Amino acid sequence: MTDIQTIKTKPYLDQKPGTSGLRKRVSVFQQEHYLANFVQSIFDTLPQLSGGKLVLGGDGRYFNDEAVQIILSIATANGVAEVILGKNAILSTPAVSHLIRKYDCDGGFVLSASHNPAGENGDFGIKFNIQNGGSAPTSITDAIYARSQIIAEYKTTHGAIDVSIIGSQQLGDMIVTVIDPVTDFAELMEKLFDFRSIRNHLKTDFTLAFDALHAVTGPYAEEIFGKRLGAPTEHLFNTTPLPDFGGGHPDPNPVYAKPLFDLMYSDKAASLGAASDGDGDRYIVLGPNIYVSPSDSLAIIAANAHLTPGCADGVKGVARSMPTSRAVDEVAKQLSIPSFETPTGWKYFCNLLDAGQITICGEESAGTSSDHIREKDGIWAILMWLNIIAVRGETVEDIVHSHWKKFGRHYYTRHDYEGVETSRAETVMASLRNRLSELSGQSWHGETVTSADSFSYTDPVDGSVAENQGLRVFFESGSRFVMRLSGTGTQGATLRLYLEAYAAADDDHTRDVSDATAALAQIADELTDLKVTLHRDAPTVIS
Ligand code: VG1
Ligand code: CO
Repeated sequence: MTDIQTIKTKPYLDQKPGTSGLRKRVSVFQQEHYLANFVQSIFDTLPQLSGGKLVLGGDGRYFNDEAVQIILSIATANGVAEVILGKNAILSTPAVSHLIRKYDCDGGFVLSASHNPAGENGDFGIKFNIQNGGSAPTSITDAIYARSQIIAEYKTTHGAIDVSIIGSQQLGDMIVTVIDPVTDFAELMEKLFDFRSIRNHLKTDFTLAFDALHAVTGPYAEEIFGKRLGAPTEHLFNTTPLPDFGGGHPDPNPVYAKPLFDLMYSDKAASLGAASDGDGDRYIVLGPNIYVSPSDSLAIIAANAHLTPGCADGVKGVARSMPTSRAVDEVAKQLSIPSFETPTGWKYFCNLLDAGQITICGEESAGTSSDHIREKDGIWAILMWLNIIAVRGETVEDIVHSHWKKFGRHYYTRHDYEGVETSRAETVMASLRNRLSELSGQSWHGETVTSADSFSYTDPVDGSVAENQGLRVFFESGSRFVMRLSGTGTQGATLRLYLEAYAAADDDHTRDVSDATAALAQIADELTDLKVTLHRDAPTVIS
């Protein structure tokens, strides 16, 4: 019998999950009972987890090890029957999603703050995924948050699990099965992609360079790209997950993955360069001297997925988050399949995936995936590129350019103003929101507004409504800009400005992205007095 203790506690009032789970500074999570409160709030909200089976793992960041033991003890005390745990508490976000589905689990915990910096002074995060393998929807996270506001006690037990030994152990009445974090996921990838073709292609002069940025995808890359596909390991960089991610910031963009960009823009460039984020759900791809915008990558994957075994039956429908460029919509039009526009955050795709309405979906922030799981999947997307290239036998540049010739080019860039004062970011948002209704018909810098609104989404499957999901301004030329506040940061606010200009199939595709979007940036600044209000001369990151 499990020896259950009931611990008195007081609510913390800041446990509201954001775009993707609860993310806070490590020091916040280290406060007495902080993590325990949140985890108990989940069990209180979902009593059906008692007697159930859960998956647990994280991206290896600081506090992961401690958090795993806290969660295991609370799970035992709340009657969970079994937990599947990644060895050394490691599991990528897509691997958690896959394991929940494969082993018919009732849910799982992902311990990650994704791309946010790690280490003692960095961030930690926790996300609960439900039975379908996807992030809990807002209806559930709202209930968890409400519970966390009034929680008075939690249940736990003594004891610990040795996370480094593969096999089953007992914690009270609960079985903890420690598994290799990579094997099941690698097997799934072998089913979805033609590993033989990719392996053969990697034996030609085609080369892959991959940077795991010292985060969770290292072991996955070594097994899948290295062992199973034969990519030389000297081109797989930073593959040991470190608690502080090597002091880096594992967001695969030109600023935080600079060494990979430098390599790919040098005469030593690989044929395909790729990197992943902290928890392995996002990615970027580059060819020599060319960076594939994630929105383009989504569109190119949608247009070519039928070349891979996992999507051999074709693509039923596609979805993109609202700020993602409309490149994938053009593909959907030509394929005569539906395309959906959802709010930012992967959870909004899950109903469409479950209902079989879409096969491929993605976000401008470099998350793309298919109906094989219910999370975005960086390794999957890189394998998708490898498989498409192996079949088409073309370079990254040729594939991108021929795509633009067929579908037109959506010049796209995102300007992030990170860590600005929250009240200033809110002032900028309010100044645009207040003017939305008067913008139509007005012109600046050769661009005339056709419409402007605050994006609101009604889920076509369950009818749930998400309001205030970002401000959109559309122009006659087909251009657009979007402004929204990030829901993943932990310090002040991050304001994101998304700029998109369209050049039709027979237009000029050779412009510099910053030139093509300069007028839009200018208009956004003039309309909101953005730089002055934020006290910033320039964005922190341009991707
Ligand atoms: C960001 C991205 C969003 C992504 C989210 C979680 O959210 O913009 O597209 O789904 O991160 O990704 P926000 O609210 O900061 O814009 V991850 O890889 O950090 O779990
Ligand atoms: Co991530």
